Amino acid sequence: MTANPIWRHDPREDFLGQEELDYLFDLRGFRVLKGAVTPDQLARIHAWVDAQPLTTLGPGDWVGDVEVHTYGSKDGLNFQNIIEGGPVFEELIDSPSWIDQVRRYIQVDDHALSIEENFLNVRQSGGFIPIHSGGTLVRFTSWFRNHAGKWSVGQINILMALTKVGPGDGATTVVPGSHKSHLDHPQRGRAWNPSDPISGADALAMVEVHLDPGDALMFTDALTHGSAPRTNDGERRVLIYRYAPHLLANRFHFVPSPEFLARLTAERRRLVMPTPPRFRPGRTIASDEFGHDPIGG
Ligand SMILES: O=C(O)CCC(=O)C(=O)O
Ligand SMILES: [Fe+2]
Repeated sequence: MTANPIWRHDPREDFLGQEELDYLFDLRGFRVLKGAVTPDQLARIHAWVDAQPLTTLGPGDWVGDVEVHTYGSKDGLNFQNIIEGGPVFEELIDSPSWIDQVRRYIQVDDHALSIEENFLNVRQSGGFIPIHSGGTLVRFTSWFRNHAGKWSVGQINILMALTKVGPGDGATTVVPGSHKSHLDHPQRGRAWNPSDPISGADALAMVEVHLDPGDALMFTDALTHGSAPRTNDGERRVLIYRYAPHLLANRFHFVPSPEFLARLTAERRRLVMPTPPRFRPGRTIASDEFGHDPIGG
């Protein structure tokens, strides 16, 4: 079991006004959104996961338009492009639990917002994601500014707990305020060593964010974060939707299926595909036309 301090959500924060919420988000780089996913939505999400043959699925498999993937041997199974998994995943694209806050922090003037990556992660005992990110990284997803009274944030992640995340469950760990750090986290450089990856457990200045099912952690991707290894039996299930200004490319460039696009409201369609591809009249593309893997995939 990890000895990380535990981030205790202060229930008084559920009743704060925007000025106070802005202050906390700027200061810490994250906020906990209590009860962001409803019990009914949770039930429908678990029904989808429970219907999958989890023990036999692996990277390279597809469930309809959802791709099975992993970021490494330990972080578990990811269902990428989960927004094509059914109505509940569609509903969450612009959930009132966070969309206005996400727009507030990312959107500058008329820059449209888009979903940059979305996946459902299932992690079992032993699994974790090593330490990554931090204010020292020069990359657009780490951009975090408030300039002349306007917010400009390069990426906001909404990590929804689908199962309870408490002691031993493999909680997400964060270094509060590290999105503004001028120094690298001392363990980050070694964290992705394949033979000795460094988890968020016992890492310097990291706190474990414990969540009840349905709670969401809203955080800037600039924050130094990772997760503690899961030591309990069973699974940790989380759903992660990342938002960014539409000029930042969709991480894996999933091309929405026509059925999916046809079902979406205009608002959701803009979030999923803010800029439709343009072709000369009559041109079509074959799925094997582009033969290279995505950067960072
Ligand atoms: O798996 C976790 O707890 C952290 C996930 C993560 O690194 C992210 O959402 O950017
Ligand atoms: Fe991350």
